Amino acid sequence: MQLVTAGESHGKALVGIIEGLPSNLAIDIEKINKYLALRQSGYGRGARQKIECDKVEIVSGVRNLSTLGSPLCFAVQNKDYQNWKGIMAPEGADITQRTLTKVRPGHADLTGLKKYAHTDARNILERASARETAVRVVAGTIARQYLSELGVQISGYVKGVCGIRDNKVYTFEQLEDAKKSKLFMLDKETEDKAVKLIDELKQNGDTAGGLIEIRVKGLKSGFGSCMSYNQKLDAILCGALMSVQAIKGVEVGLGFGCANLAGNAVHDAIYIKDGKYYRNTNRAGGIEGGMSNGEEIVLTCAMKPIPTLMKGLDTVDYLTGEPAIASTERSDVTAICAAEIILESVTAFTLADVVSKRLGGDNMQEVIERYKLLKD
Ligand code: EPS
Repeated sequence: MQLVTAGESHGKALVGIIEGLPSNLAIDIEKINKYLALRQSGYGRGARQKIECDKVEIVSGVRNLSTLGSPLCFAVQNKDYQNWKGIMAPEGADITQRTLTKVRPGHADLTGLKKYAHTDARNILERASARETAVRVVAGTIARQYLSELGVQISGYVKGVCGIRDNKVYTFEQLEDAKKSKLFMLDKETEDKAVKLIDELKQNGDTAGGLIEIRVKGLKSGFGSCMSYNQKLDAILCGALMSVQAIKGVEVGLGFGCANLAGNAVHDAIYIKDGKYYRNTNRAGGIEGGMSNGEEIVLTCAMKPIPTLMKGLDTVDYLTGEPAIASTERSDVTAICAAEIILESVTAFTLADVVSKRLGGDNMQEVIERYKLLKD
């Protein structure tokens, strides 16, 4: 399964093409739009989200809400394009408007300008923008449907915002409540503190990142490989999650914590009852030897603060070479809730790809039958 994304943040539309979906997979457009709306929600977002109301338009690969087995092409329109047409249109655009040369530390601006030989960072930031992730949410929600036919579910929550952290442990079922709260957090007291901090940061023209936990329930053992380094499930998942804008680190299970503990406090003892293997702990986060081990997969992701600060940092003007204050664009204070939805979606798409590589199957019936034959 492969996804190609295209589209500029203020261009006409965002577009995706998924190749490799089996036929006869039910497509739930309402569900896709629900996740697109969730991606736009959450405390700390900026004015852009008041303009956009993301909805998917399927162009090909689906007939009467069922996949055909052909490439699935879809679009999400940018409503803001109406305000940017004169600047962003593929032809006849006035490229002297809304230029950005006071490059923002932490953004793609400076390196992108050098690499692509442009003089206006507009040509870089439009594509580097996290707006692209709307496409990944659409693809991820379709992948979620594929996985749910096999009994695999994905969920998550925001564990921390800018150092304010919830250290409680939750069951998979409890995670569902997160989406009902302002910051997709589960502990009200921690969330209230985080909301207060976001308000303070906004006052100071600053931004925040945070911590997100993603969990996968119901995936049988043996996905990934201990035989080939490039098929290790942890490597594949971490690489995919790190491709999400602003994600700077991913831990599997205990993650960095493993480095500070002795072996008996890190590895999960194995028991057997009625011929069924089980563990009482899941410090490995559901992956051992590069393969799923049948336990929940637990991934904790670190998001950096958004690099567009309303009180810009010191920088250099790319055109003049003079010291400057970084450009300030309209910006979110935090997009941590958006990131939570995006990371769930990217996990879904990545796992669907791993599953389809192992099982093959041209139609959904074949995929389900083959999955049933696997050991737990
Ligand atoms: C983004 C800047 C902001 C964000 C945007 C990502 O957009 P604008 O410059 O239009 O205000 O809101 O995110 C989205 C539009 C989105 O839908 O997530 C950036 O520079 O990365």
